[in-house]
Amino acid sequence: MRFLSGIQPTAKLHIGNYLGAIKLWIEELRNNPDSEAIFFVADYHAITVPHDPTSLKEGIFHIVAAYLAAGLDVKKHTIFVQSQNPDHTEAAWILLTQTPIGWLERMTQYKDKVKKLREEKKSIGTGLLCYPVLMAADILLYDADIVPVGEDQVQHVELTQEIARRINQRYGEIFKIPQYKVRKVGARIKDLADPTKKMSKSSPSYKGVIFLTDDDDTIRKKITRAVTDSEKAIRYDPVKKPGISNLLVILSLATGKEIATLQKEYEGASYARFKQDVADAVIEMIRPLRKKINEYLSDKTYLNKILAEGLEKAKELSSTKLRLLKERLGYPLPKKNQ
Ligand code: AQP
Repeated sequence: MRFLSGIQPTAKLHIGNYLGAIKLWIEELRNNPDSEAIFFVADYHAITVPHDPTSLKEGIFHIVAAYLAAGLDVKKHTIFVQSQNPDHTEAAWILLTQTPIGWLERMTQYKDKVKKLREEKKSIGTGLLCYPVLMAADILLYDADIVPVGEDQVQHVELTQEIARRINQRYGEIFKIPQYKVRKVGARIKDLADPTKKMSKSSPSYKGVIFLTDDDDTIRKKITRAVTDSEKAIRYDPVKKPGISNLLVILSLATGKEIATLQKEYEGASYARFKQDVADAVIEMIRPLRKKINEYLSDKTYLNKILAEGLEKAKELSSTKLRLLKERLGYPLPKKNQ
């Protein structure tokens, strides 16, 4: 079984990316010891919104360091940077020609990001509309079985399935149909300052976003100031009590305790005490990660070596699939490749 997923280096990673994605990947690999994984840095996705060229490289290394710090075994699994493998963009062009524009216009992330850019009076690049097709190429080139993601990416994996089915129908069996894997609880960690919204790297304010690089005091401050409600009951009810429910989910994932157990444990407890315990648990979870991320970041030679090895392994798979796709579409392949 092959797992595949990626993260875009739009900013530093937050606990939503960690709990909803990276931690899930590592758990899935532990539960499926015979499986292999390909985790990449989706850096071509990062330029679909305005970006800062001076921090892109550092953002890429930060993600690689986070994958390693979370426990990804590079002897067994593959890490690479998307922009270093041109098979992705080449395949994406072909897939774009096979994708009706209406399928892309109905993507929720596209609509949300367009709305935000319009509000900020920024221009909207065509890449924003087309990037789910690049994501389809990212997945389909590797015959991925499972794509572990947070809830916001499920629609894009479903689109990938639709594109794959359409192409298989038109040109014969080429692509494996991938399945997504999301957490039952914790697939959408909410912003602490506005628990009706997803915690996001590109949030307008970082008051409610806990980054993996935040120090202990900053984490405690953000959790202490998390928006809750006036009911004074620690109960999981995402509709009526989004703030408390979000903190319960975070505490549950950080400690491994069931939400039901936590509810019993905190019966009658004050929000202040509950928040202190959530802060302690998050600090305990992030401290070793942050230390390891910084250690890996201080050894770029090692990171570059891993990326070069990963790229070679990735390229072997993607070039075979791209070649099949081009053959089926009727393209002559250059002689030396035949
Ligand atoms: N709040 C979240 N809760 C759970 N999972 C989340 N993910 C993102 N936010 C949450 C999951 O993290 C993975 C990597 O996401 P991405 O960087 O590729 O893009 P994204 O989904 O758009 O994440 P962000 O943080 O919101 O970034 P920006 O602000 O740049 O768009 C994915 O599996 C995602 O589901």
